[in-house]
Amino acid sequence: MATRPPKSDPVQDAPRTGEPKHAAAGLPAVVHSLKIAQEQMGVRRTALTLLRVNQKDGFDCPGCAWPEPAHRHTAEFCENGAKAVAEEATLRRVTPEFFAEHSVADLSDKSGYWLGQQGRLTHPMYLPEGASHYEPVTWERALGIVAEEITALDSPDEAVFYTSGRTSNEAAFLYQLFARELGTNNLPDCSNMCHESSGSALSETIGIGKGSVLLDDLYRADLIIVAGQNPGTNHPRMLSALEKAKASGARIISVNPLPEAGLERFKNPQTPQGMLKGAALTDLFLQIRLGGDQALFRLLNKLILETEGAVDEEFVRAHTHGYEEFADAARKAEWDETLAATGLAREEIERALTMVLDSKRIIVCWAMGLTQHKHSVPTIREVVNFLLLRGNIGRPGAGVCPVRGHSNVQGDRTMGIFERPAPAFLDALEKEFGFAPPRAHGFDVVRAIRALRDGEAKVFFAMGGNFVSASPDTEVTEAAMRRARLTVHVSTKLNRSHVVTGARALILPTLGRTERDVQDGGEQFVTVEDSMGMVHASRGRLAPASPQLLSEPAIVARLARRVLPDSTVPWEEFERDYAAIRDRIARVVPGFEDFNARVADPAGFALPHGPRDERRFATATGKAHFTAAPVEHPELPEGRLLLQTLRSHDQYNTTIYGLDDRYRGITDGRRVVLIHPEDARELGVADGSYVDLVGEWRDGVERRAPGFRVVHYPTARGCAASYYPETNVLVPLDATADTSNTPASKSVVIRLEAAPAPRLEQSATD
Ligand SMILES: Nc1nc2c(c(=O)[nH]1)N[C@H]1C(S)=C(S)[C@@H](COP(=O)(O)OP(=O)(O)OC[C@H]3O[C@@H](n4cnc5c(=O)[nH]c(N)nc54)[C@H](O)[C@@H]3O)O[C@H]1N2
Ligand SMILES: Nc1nc2c(c(=O)[nH]1)N[C@H]1C(S)=C(S)[C@@H](COP(=O)(O)OP(=O)(O)OC[C@H]3O[C@@H](n4cnc5c(=O)[nH]c(N)nc54)[C@H](O)[C@@H]3O)O[C@H]1N2
Ligand SMILES: [Mo]
Repeated sequence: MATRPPKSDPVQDAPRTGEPKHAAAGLPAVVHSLKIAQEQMGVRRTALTLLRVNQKDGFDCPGCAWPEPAHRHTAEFCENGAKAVAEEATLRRVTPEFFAEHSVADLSDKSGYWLGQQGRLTHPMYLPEGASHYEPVTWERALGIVAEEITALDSPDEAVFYTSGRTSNEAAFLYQLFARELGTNNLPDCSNMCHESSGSALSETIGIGKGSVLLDDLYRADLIIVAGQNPGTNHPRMLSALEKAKASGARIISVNPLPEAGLERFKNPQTPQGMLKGAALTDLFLQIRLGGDQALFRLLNKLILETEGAVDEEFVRAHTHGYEEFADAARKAEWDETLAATGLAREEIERALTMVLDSKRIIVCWAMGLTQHKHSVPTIREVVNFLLLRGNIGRPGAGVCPVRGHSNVQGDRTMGIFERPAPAFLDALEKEFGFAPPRAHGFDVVRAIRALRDGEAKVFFAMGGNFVSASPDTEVTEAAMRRARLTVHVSTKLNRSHVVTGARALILPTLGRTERDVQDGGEQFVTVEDSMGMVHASRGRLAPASPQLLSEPAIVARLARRVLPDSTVPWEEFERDYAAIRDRIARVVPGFEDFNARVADPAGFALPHGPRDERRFATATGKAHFTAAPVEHPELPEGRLLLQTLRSHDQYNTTIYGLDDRYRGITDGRRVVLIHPEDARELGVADGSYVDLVGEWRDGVERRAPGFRVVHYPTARGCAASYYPETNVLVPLDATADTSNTPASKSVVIRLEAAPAPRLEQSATD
């Protein structure tokens, strides 16, 4: 029935399995997305809302950060974008009555799925110290409580200001401005758990932490390598771009431990022919072992070096640094070692090499499969080496393409949401606003958790997101949050971070992308930056979920006035009219000159990118850097598996839309572990049996995720897969990537212990 949330709580679920699919999208995708949308929004609102997604006068899809094409279809969204929109535009509501009915203890026994399904938050809510229930509170009082706790701190560095990646440029700019005027760089964000490794590797080697291709480049490429990414689920609109690229002559290699349906065959729902037959996308599938990518690219680099005329010597001479040292290291790469690290056959790598040598223009796309390992930064640096060797940076149809997650995660970073801001950015802030921003680096996500755990941070403020569920080592993180004096969440939907709280807690409900934002200065719009550095406007049209909601910029502006009464920053003006914020962004952030005028173009504008635009590299030497790190790959002790924690088709990070993973053939449950049949045989676990996943890490602490159904699945040998966030309990806080400090959530060593099948009290759907 429309708009009724599920009654039962499938904390313990009963997954069923079938055959994995070999094609993505098509009619089932349309049917499925409309079903979920209509359950949340009803029929009329579904039609009205979905037609505005990614249109020139509409709102930016809150799904992923994949760019929109210049010529847009009427339905410029995908199945999972439709689910993201439905989740926000739902007609269900979480009201003060709901909180009166459910104690915090009661809510903390519910699953994340149940919490999210209850609907949109309508009122600011306050949990006083020692209270069992949240109670409604005025905005005045709520912001007063935050001010009280911040003012009571010994140092502004005892406060932490987290950001998730949906926050607009305008809100993000104000938020970092507030934190820095207060005196701290404690601005961790979801990027720390996401593409931080990409940013670290790229800034060091090409002088800018962002991708170097635009959408059109994909259509000009000869070869596109998609490594460590599952676009069929996480960036479905990318499949249309890959289809078009193929039609223009590109070939595609996918590198992944799992055969992902979207990469095999894509049934474009926007064309009748696509609906019926679909197009095969992948020309070569390299079923690599988890963490084997650095070894693979290193060997390819050696083979390129050994091929007469394969290196673009002119490019290397004119634009790069460190070639000799890198080439010496690469020449030492060994076949045997590479085959062991990757699990690939020699012929497969030789085929890949032939395709590489046949291609003048190459793009490498990647996502979490490359960024969430201990050696992610050297892995991505090896990808850069690979592209530099043949001059594939700064020419049309070629380049690096880290595919971002959250729809404005890249923009938030551009706006200064970063715990290690560049001195030039701080200088510009100082010049514009006349206060001295702090220079010492702040906490990233992992360091923030340690600081909370150790009592060094006392106030935790989140602009969106679901920190306790998204972060690693769930038990450690939850205990850390509980030690805080105050936890505050600016949120649209209920989630676990609202029920695992500090001594006092606040929930501040806010507008989503889809909603109209009217301030004293009139109706406002905000701006976002996509994965390819295009900036454009986003305008919500729906009536807000509740009259009590404030926009994110308004919340920050009001908070700043309460906490910093002597501030000379014109916070009131910023709240009145976001154009005033954009004027300041234009003066502080390079590339945003004349922002207000340029964002009037519905197509938006491209931010400058030195390597892409003119082969200009803002590194210490002014050149692109080859690097020569030792090759690493995860060690797997006897009788153990390497677990990656990934997304199902029915979730958006910690937001669970439903209990199916259609492409992988899983229904009605999420507690599954995908294991190669041969590994399962050796470990003695039958298909359909139940196991506990037990983490093994050098600290000797037992980390256990109980009750997972074993699914025999064609993954790479030794490599298991399970969904996040249920398995975050297994990811040790200290197991992070070198340099970027990103949790290594794609390489967790586990053993399996037999467990009883779950006894279900109620079915998930009654
Ligand atoms: N519908 C939907 N869309 C989303 C999200 C969502 O949750 N739902 N999340 C958004 C966010 S924040 C992000 S960051 C992106 C995430 O997008 P993805 O990175 O595609 O997400 P994951 O599900 O983590 O998938 C990781 C992929 O990498 C592969 N992989 C894992 N380890 C390795 C490895 O060592 N080597 C190689 N070559 N491959 C590996 C996995 O098999 C899987 O295909 O999606 C964004 N879009
Ligand atoms: N084990 C493991 N852990 C991971 C990952 C993994 O692959 N494996 N992936 C990591 C990655 S890539 C990421 S990006 C992080 C995600 O970490 P987060 O960004 O912190 O988590 P989300 O689940 O995206 O946050 C969802 C919540 O955001 C709020 N929200 C939604 N829209 C809005 C809005 O417009 N404004 C505001 N203020 N709030 C809003 C809602 O209340 C919702 O409950 O998780 C990371 N954690
Ligand atoms: Mo992400």
